[in-house]
Amino acid sequence: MTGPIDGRPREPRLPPGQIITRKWPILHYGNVPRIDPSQWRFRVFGAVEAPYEFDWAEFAAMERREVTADIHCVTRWSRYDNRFSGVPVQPLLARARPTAAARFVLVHAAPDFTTNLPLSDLDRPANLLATHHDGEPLTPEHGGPVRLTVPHLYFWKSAKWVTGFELLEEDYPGFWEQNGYHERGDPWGEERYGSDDYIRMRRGPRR
Ligand SMILES: Nc1nc2c(c(=O)[nH]1)N[C@H]1C(S)=C(S)[C@@H](COP(=O)(O)O)O[C@H]1N2
Ligand SMILES: [Mo]
Repeated sequence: MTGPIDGRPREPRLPPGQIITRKWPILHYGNVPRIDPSQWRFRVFGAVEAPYEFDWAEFAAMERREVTADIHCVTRWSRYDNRFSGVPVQPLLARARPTAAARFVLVHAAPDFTTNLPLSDLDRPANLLATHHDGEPLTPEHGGPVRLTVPHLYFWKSAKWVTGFELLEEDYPGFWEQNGYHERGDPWGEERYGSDDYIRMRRGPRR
């Protein structure tokens, strides 16, 4: 699947202002955390009727899927045809039964990383809790043992070392979003930086 939802490539394939790279750059804030799968837990909580969590053994037994996708970093590199495999996000969200008022998600990850996105952007078939890239386990530098992949948005939304989804009724900015990046991050709309209104809002208290 190359496209955002239904497998059709977006046109143009390369979003505006991007350059193709064949290597896979490594980008994150802080040090690479070492995640011990025996200690790892994933939580789905917040504006849901049935919050729950699972451990690595349960995760490893879940139904898996492969998604081939282009990825686009806000720092202007794009990489085509990444073969990710992992557990689809949609059934994980459905199991928690989001409330009717849930509209946003704050994604939690190690070490103390968050990123926010609309629930409608997370609740898509191409999104995975990915463990493998091009047939190899994700290296710790690329988010191993498990990262989120949301290929239709700029890649900062694809949290490495992911640990949970917090459903929210109102938007709340994550780490890069508090530092000026856009609340949604559509590469074809060049949604790189937040608007002045969003920059004002992101300083507000967490509700
Ligand atoms: N936990 C965590 N995930 C993160 C980040 C981070 O700082 N911490 N940075 C994001 C950014 S800005 C990018 S561009 C991608 C880079 O992923 P890569 O290093 O595998 O290319 O990871 C995203 N996921
Ligand atoms: Mo980034």
